[in-house]
Order: sequence, then C-alpha cells, then structure tokens
Amino acid sequence: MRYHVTVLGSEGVRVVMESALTARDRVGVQDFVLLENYTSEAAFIDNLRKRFKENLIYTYIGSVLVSVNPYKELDIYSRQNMERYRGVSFYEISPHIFAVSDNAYRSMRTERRDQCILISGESGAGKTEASKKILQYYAVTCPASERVQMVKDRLLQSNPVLEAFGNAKTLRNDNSSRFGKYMDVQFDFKGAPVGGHILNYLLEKSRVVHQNHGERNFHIFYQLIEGGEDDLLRRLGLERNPQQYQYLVKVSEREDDQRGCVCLTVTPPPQGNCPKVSSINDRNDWKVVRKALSIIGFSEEEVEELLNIIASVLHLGNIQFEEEDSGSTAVTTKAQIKYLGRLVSPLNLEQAASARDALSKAVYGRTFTWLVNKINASLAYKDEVYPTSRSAAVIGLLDIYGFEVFQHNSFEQFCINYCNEKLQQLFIELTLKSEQEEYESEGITWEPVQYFNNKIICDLVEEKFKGIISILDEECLRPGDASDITFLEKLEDTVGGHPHFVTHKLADGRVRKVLGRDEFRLLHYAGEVNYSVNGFLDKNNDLLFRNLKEVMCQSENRILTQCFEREELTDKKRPETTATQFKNSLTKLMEILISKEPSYIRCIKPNDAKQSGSRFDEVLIRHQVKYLGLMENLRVRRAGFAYRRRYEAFLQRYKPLCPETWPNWPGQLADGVSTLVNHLGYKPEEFKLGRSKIFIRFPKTLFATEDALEGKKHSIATILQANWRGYS
Ligand code: AOV
Ligand code: MG
Repeated sequence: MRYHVTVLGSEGVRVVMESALTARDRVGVQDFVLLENYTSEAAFIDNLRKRFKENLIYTYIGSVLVSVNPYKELDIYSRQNMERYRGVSFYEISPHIFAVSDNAYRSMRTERRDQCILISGESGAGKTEASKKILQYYAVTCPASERVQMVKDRLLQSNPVLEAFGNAKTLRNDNSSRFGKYMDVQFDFKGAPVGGHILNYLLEKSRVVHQNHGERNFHIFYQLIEGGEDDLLRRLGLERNPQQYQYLVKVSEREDDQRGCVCLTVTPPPQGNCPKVSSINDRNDWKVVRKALSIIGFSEEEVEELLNIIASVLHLGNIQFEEEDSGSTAVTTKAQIKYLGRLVSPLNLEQAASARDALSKAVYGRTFTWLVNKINASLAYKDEVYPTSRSAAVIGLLDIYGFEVFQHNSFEQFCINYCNEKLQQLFIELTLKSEQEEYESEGITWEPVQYFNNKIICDLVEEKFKGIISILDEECLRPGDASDITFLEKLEDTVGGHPHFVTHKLADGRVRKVLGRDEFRLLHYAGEVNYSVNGFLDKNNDLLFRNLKEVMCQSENRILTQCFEREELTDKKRPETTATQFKNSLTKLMEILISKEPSYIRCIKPNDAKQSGSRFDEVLIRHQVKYLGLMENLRVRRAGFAYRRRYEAFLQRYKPLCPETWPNWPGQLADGVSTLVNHLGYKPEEFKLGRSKIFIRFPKTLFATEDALEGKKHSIATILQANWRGYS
C-alpha cells in the first residue's frame, strides 16, 4: 500500500491511505483530458458523477473549468483555501474556481493583458455564485491599502444591491438574474483593485407588472415590505403585507379576480398568494441591502428617494380604472399618487391599464439604470496624483441570465436565449481558434474536430433585413394593421424554411398540432423553445405616452428627474427598439470580450428540483454536457494528446526521477525534458516535443510518471511535510 496525499478542498489535507490508482477510481480524474476513454460521453458523465458524490464539484477540461452546482454550502471557499491557491500553478492543485481566478490574475500581471472570465450555463447552474466567488477571491488575496480596501468593499457590496433590484425568484432559480451583467475590475500596476465598471444588459422589466405562477417580482419589493422600518413604511404609505399589492400577487389569480368585472369601481382586495420562498429571508436581505447602499456611498436622502420610487410603483399597480359613459376612463382609486390624476386621455380600460403598467415598467427600468450608473460613479477609478491615468489592466466578469425554457416563453426568453447563443458562439470561436493556434505555434500536426457551430442560429435571429429582429422591427414601424400575428406571418414568409425555425404550419399546408397559432419554435443550440408572439410588438416598441413622460419630467424626485430628462420630450427621433438596442449592446459586448484573454467556467445544474445531496439527474446532465459542447471541447483539447505542459514546469516536477536532471539541468529545457523522458522509457509514439511544451498522448503515460514520482517519496512523514499536491 502506498500513501497518497491530496488537497481536497473542504476536507483540507486528506491523507488517503490507498494507492493513487484506487483514489483515481473513486474520485475520478481532475481533468477530463486524462480520461482513458475520452470520446465516451458515458465515461465523461461517470467521472462527473464520481466527483460530485465526493463533493468535488470542479473538474477541468484543460484550462476550462466545469462546475456542478452542489446546492449546498461547501467548506471550500475559506480564506485559508484562497491562500492555498494563490500563486500556485493551475495543475498542481485540485481544480477550483480560485485556481481560474488566480490564473487570470497572474496572466494579467505578467503579460499585462486584459482578461475576462466567461461564465455560462443554464438558469440555476451557478453562474452568479461563481462570479461572486471570483470577486471575493480578488478582494481577499490582492494587495490592499486603505483606499483599495474601500474599492474592494464597494465592489463586493454592489452585488447585494444589484441582486435586490435585478434578481427575482423564477421557477428555475430562487435568485435568478433578470439582467445581464458584465463587470470590469480594474487593477493598478501593483495588482491592487482600484476601480470597477458595470455594464448592464436588458432588465426583464415586464416582471414589475406580471409574473408567472409561482414566481415573484424583484426581491427589493418584498425586502422593503418585510424588512423596512415602521417609520419608513409609514412615510412611503406602505403596508407590511405584500398581498395588498397587485404587482406582488400571483397574476393568474389577479386575472381570475377581474374576469367578468365590467367595471372596477372599487379596489378589490387582491386575493393572490405571494409565494414565500424558503431559501429567501427578505427581512435579513433588507438589512444587507440597506448597509450595502451606505457602503457604496448612497446618502440617506438618495436612499429615501430610491425607496419612494419603489413604493410608488406598488401604489401605481393598485390604481384601478372605471369606464365612463363616453367610453373613456377615469381613475377611481383614491389618488395615492397625484401625478396619475393627469391620466385622463380617452383610453379604454385595457389601454389605461397598459399605460399604467408601461409607466411602472419605465420607472423601474430607468431607476435600475440609474442605480448602475450610481454604482459605477462610486467605483470609478480616480488617481489623485495623476488624474488622467488609467488603471493598468482589467479582469472582466461576465454573468448573464442563463438559457431558459418555461411552459410559456415570450419576448424576454427570446432575448435571453439569443444572448446565450451569442456567448456560445464566442466560446466556440475562441476555443477552436486558440487551440488551433496552439498546435500551429508548437509545430504539432492535428486533426481538426467538427463542432456544431451555432452561428446559423445567431444569424437567424440577428441578420440584417432577413433575421427575426429585423422582421420584428419592420412590423413595429409599419403603420396600419401590424400585430403580433402579422409579425408571425411575416416570419413564416421570410424564415419559414430555416432549419432552426418551426411554426404550426407544415410545408404541405397541414397543421402541426403541438404548436399554437400564435407560436414559433426555435431550435436553439441548448434545446427547443416555443415562443408565444403575444406582446412581442409592444415589448419591442416599449413606448410610453408622451403625457406620462411629461409628468415624470416634472417630478420632484431627483432620481426621476435624472431618469426622465426634458430633452427626450423634444427629441423627434424614434428611439431604437428594445431588440435592436439589445442586439447592438451584445455586439459591443462581444468586441469587448474578444479583445481580452478569456477563461471559461461552464456551469452545470445537477437537478431541476434545486436539491442538494446526491441528486445527479443523468438525463438533465447529459443534455447540458451535449449542448455546452463539452465533448467536442474535450476532443479538441486532446486532439490526440491527453496532456501538455511547458518544459520548465514538466522538468521542475519530474526532475527527481532522473539522475541527469536532478537536482538541476544545466542545459536547454527541451534537451532536459528529452533526457528525462528517455530515461523514463517513453516510447516515441507516446509524446511529442513542441517549441515550448511537451505533449503526451496517453493518460497512462502520465499516470505512470506520477506513480514513479510518488514511489520516490519514502514515508508518510516526508509526504506530509512536503504537502504534496497530486492528482485526485
Ligand atoms: P445562475 O446565475 O446560473 O442562474 P445561481 O448562481 O444564482 O445560478 O445559482 C442558483 C443557486 O444555486 C444559488 O442561489 C445557490 O443556492 C446555489 N449554488 C450555486 N452555486 C453554488 C455553489 N458553488 N455553492 C453552493 N450553492 C451554490 V440565472 O441567473 O437564473 O441564469 O438567470
Ligand atoms: Mg444568475
């Protein structure tokens, strides 16, 4: 029996009194490239399962980190563990998000190159948690002065604030990001974080006025109502009962209430049931958010004005209308908000309610953007000595809303899933490109691997004139009888034959029953989604009545006056549609990401029940492995070679195994490696020497070398002292 010591995160240094091989059998390999049967999906999933059962949620595919959501707190994110990963070579220690963070940080420092960490995976897979762990890692391990400490605090505290206003419970995730977020952390020449900047993408505003059954509005509403001090609630005119607010009750029930009511002259007490979420403690979260706002630098007055807006949105939602004899509408609710009294234009009930909701959405959406700007101002890098100087380099963190499919999918899911297509495309282009370049620069010949390239789906959505967004915009601009249904018809005419687009109409004129007459289906890289076109035109137009805008411009609330500027009233130019704005912002995002050196974290969701423990739903996981392209990723990465390592690293690790390289090799590194592997008896077909790296074809060659190295160690005491970090 040999003694094998591994550093396995939560368990700290664990002495496994068994052979290295047995350990590998039990906990799998820490890098998929070391799988003997690397083309087998079953072997891949088996490895993932073995590790997941041991709470080893992280595994590499080369430099890509695969992470499986444990749905429970693991003791692997301690300060002590962060220190352990600091400055340690990527492969010398068990896989961890800290290793990826540290690696990006060191690349930034040594190569002076901007980095970005791209986190992808479907809703609930752990992207947002991952991005927070990375930020925490930098906050703890990077050097700090007093001023830097303030920046670190603000960077960290921006998360609870943005999550309060931009996250909500969905059926997929109790803390689902309803906006996309790209955050640059700016570092100075000493490697200290000195500033930050956030770009936000398309907030799902419709949630303010409507949520699907079992979902919630944005967290902040419940936090304020549950946690807000009595005094504050009194000032805001709020009651401590979410059920009192139409925007917080289940919409399906709200609609039930209203069905059959010809005119709503009294405000019926909303009967809906606001879903309580066991994983969320709104009262505690309120305290966290309140403190975070102060740390970021919000004044008491600003917080009060901000909360005033949140309260106003709730009041707005409770405003009811009645039909007058003339057919126009009057506000019947006791005018809780004076400015709404001005809504006297001749609208029918439905139009009045939708104007009210449009106002709520606009107010909330613009306040969210204001919030991001305010946080950015507080994070802005300011060099007091050299006011014009820039930070030395940045690390960008991308955490977007993950791919999502619900029973009912609308414009929001269309945008979210399109965004995920773009990110997947970037992943494909960059991984393929960089792998290809690596083999070329090392002078190694290899067989290119075929990927499913999802560019075809991106084109279907975004292509000029012919893509879905263009067609939607065209319908939005068309005067006359344009409607959601005419949009669908136009789609059928234009992209009906596209292999990734389906409607209820079959080519031979028959009807496909599984799809409604108001639906189209997209065959996304990550799966099929049926979208209902209802509301597409309105959501894309995102218009607000001019008189409502005017009223907002006159508001005394200083945040609102910044959100609704007077110039907007005189601007004759039609604003860009929502989808086009989103498309353009994504194009810019791709440019930003491409200019940086990327690292990847691919998040996987183990089950749909948000359940901890060992629920490893194989069907669900296989699906994700497939669409994330992990098997292709692995094949490209191997391209015939299981393992590669820079000469100096390889020599440093294995030089004790050869008398000529121990303790030091005096000559060229390549010659040293050559001498070493000859001594170890590597056969010519087992390896190749590139320009700066050795490429090893089979995992077993490397395992044999690892075992030989281990054999060199004489006793457990020696091993423990050396704190040997080996393959788990
Ligand atoms: P997402 O960001 O990928 O979904 P989250 O990061 O919000 O998903 O993760 C969902 C939930 O899973 C979290 O609230 C945690 O309870 C749990 N979780 C995720 N990662 C970890 C971890 N490393 N350790 C412990 N628990 C974890 V979305 O924003 O919906 O696309 O849009
Ligand atoms: Mg998220």
